[in-house]
Amino acid sequence: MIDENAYDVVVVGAGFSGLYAIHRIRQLGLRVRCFEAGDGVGGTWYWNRYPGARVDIESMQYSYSFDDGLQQEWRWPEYFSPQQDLEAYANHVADRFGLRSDIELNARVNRLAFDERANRWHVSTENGHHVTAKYIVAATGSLDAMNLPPFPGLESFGGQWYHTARWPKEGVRFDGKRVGLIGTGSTGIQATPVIAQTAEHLFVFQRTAAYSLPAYNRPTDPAYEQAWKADYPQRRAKMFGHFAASYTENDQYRSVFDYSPEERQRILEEAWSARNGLLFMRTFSDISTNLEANEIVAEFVRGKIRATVRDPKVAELLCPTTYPIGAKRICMDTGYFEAFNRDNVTLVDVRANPLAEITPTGLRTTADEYDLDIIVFATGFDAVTGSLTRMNVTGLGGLDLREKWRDGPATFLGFLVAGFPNLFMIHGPGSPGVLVQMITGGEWQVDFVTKIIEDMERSGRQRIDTAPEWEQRWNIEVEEAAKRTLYNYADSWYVGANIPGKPRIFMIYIGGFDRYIQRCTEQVANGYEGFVFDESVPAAPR
Ligand code: NA7
Repeated sequence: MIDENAYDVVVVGAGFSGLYAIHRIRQLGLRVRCFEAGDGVGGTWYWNRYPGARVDIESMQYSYSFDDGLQQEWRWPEYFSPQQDLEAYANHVADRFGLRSDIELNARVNRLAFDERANRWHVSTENGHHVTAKYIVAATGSLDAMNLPPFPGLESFGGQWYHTARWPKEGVRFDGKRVGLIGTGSTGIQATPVIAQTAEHLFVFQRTAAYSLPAYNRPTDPAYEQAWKADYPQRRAKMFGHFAASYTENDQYRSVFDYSPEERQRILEEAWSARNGLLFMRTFSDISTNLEANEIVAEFVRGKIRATVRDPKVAELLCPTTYPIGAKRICMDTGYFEAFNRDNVTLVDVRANPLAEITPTGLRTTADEYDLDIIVFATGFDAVTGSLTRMNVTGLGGLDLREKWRDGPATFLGFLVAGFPNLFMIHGPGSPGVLVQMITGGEWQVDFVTKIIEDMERSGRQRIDTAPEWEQRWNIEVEEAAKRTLYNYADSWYVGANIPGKPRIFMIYIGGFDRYIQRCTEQVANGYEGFVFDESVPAAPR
């Protein structure tokens, strides 16, 4: 008799990787169930519906490649899609590939426990689902677990408050309101100019100034779209061989020191106005690896801020000086710095005078008090590991994932954790994750995991695991790759520095997507070197 609650695979999360995982696992003829916390699909692009939310990679690239019909028929109205268009796309994909019947919405997984005798995972959700599965695909997202710092007094606030990662679907009206926005990362930088348009007054509370490039977003040029569609297979193939899973016409950059100061200036000006988004960071080959080269580019960007913001004191405050450009995720904005030229926008330096408490009527820093009707927290995420550790995952011998990662995450190839058999992470710590174009990166990882599941099913294997020494080896590779860059010079979410008590470790593999593919593929080709199969466990009951 078939147990209706026993699945071959449970996918956690119906974001872009989760949706594709359902599609691929079905192709193996396996029973799959996906649990999604939201009441719609799209993951990050479901939750982050704050004003101004927009992707920072061109949508012709930041989209699925697995089905040519899909990429040919879909139209992206803008170069850098707003959240609404990305959510619509996720919904279209769910419908087009008939995925909804395998997705349980409003079902946040709050327990994943491995039963080693039965060799099955028990999956529970907040609202009472309980199923079992042989395999778990944790497509839980790198930027899902929101970070709301414990500001004293928040419960006493008489106005409304929101975190940008849990924005109400019906939206928020700012007209006639005094708004306080805390946080100036990508999110705060996107939200500021939009909120400023209608708020009576917007106070932006900045602790660390951010480097931001103009997005130059615009309606999609039909010729550009046509060029992509005509060449999609070739361009996608290049993306799978590219270190950032991206497509670019030219990746042959030279050192900043190969040029005279005048030539550098000209090259930087050209790159600034080339409307190439994040590619600006690749203007020279050594921006991300050499502090001196980095400073030349950082100073160029500061010059742009000073030229945009009229009040020199405000401009200086908005100039990032404490870390190299790119060591925190670079931001892309539409009118962020210009917003500070408006009479209804005030920048508040909470580095000099930290936030002390939230009061019934607003907010108090160590220097001043601000009356506010609405507080917006754009304070980021417990990134990369948070969505995994918050699920209460226990593996062999009841080992708790939080405990295992107490001193920092350890994985083999970014997708397998020793002691947590048959649990595959997509964009997990130690994978290229957020440092590559994530939809393509996710597709590759899902294909890789699907292939492993297929191999296991064919050969009748029940359990795949890895060993701590292989995690250590991989951690060293991840660390070595990071050491060659400037990423460790900033207190960023990449290193967990935004969450008090989180071990400071660079959590992402920066050795390149192409190299990562090579490393994963060769481990499997070498007879699954580094993987541990346990043949002694009983066949998992269906
Ligand atoms: P980020 O990049 O983590 O930014 C969070 C912001 O919130 C950042 O400016 C923080 O300042 C600020 N913050 C956090 N806690 C506090 C406290 N306690 N007081 C004052 N300010 C605070 O999150 P985002 O949502 O903007 O972006 C996340 C990613 O999404 C982004 O990188 C893109 O990949 C998309 P800090 O810099 O720590 O001084």
